[in-house]
Amino acid sequence: MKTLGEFIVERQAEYPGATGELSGILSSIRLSAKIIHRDINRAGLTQDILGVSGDENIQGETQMKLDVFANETMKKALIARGDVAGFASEEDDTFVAFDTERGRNAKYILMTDPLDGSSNIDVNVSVGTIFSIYKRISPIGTPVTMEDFLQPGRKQVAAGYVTYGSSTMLVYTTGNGVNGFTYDPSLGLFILSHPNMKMPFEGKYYSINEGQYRTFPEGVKRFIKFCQEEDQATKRPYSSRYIGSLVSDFHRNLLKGGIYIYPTTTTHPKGKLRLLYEGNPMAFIAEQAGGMATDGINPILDIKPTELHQRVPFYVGSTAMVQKVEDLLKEFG
Ligand code: AHM
Ligand code: MG
Repeated sequence: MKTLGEFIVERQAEYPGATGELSGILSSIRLSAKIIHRDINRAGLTQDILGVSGDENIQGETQMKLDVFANETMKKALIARGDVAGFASEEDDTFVAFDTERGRNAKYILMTDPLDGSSNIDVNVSVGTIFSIYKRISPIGTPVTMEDFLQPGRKQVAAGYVTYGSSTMLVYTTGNGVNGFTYDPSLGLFILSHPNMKMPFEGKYYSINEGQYRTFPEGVKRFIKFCQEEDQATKRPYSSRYIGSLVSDFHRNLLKGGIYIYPTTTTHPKGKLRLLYEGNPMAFIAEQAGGMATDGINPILDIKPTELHQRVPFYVGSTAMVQKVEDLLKEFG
């Protein structure tokens, strides 16, 4: 049995010059995950943490109390260790520079969707936390700037997610494969349960909000029909599964093979998901597990961001399925 803590230490030893800062950040995330796990698990019992906070985020979305709580938890855990120089989140208008002696001298920044799929929280359906870590490009010793956050996903040093499902799991990559750890609440430990995760090349699930069918590009409509057709060679029809929590839908597709799609729609002309703290980290994990992630044309990881809360059409999952929908988008638009 190997714990996440042991695994982090072991991996750090493989990099002779490592200062331990990245390990420290991963430890902060581990602590946040435990706290968020605890509070999500008793959410039904304490009305004071369920429901809407009464505020909206800068993107005009209603914030749930747990969104705000998860965001504060992540921030506090990161500040306490002092291993990041800056932080940006779905729930904050702009980035935060940790402008202390330690913060200014730290070399990483972190971006997060602290509670993804939070509209599911009141109905006891699984949610997640997503994170993405970069080396800053501004000089060490100064406060971080916007350019530290607007780096292409290819530059990520580490990325991962926590899924608070029937069990809580933390899955992450540092660019050397993907590993998954299951939380044992009685021990308070994450245990390595899914070493070297690989996404099946062909999938059998498709995850998309089909209620929006009318608003989809023609290529996506054709792809849905393709998934529904009968074909023995490709074992179609595929099954439709849509939780409405990116992390949970992605996690299933990572383990079983499948595709998650949030395309451009007439109501979301640029897509709904955010490039920096939803698209990029999931894309990094997908590629590291042998899958693919694109905006329908280009790899997500190659996009040069221009805004912190930039949206992106998102096609992620098993390579054969992502390629198929790309072909249909090319042909039908
Ligand atoms: P959130 O970060 O505000 O929770 O929004 C992102 C979520 C994804 O987790 C999920 O896949 C998608 O939005 C669901 O959107 P829709 O209800 O339009 O299908
Ligand atoms: Mg989200």
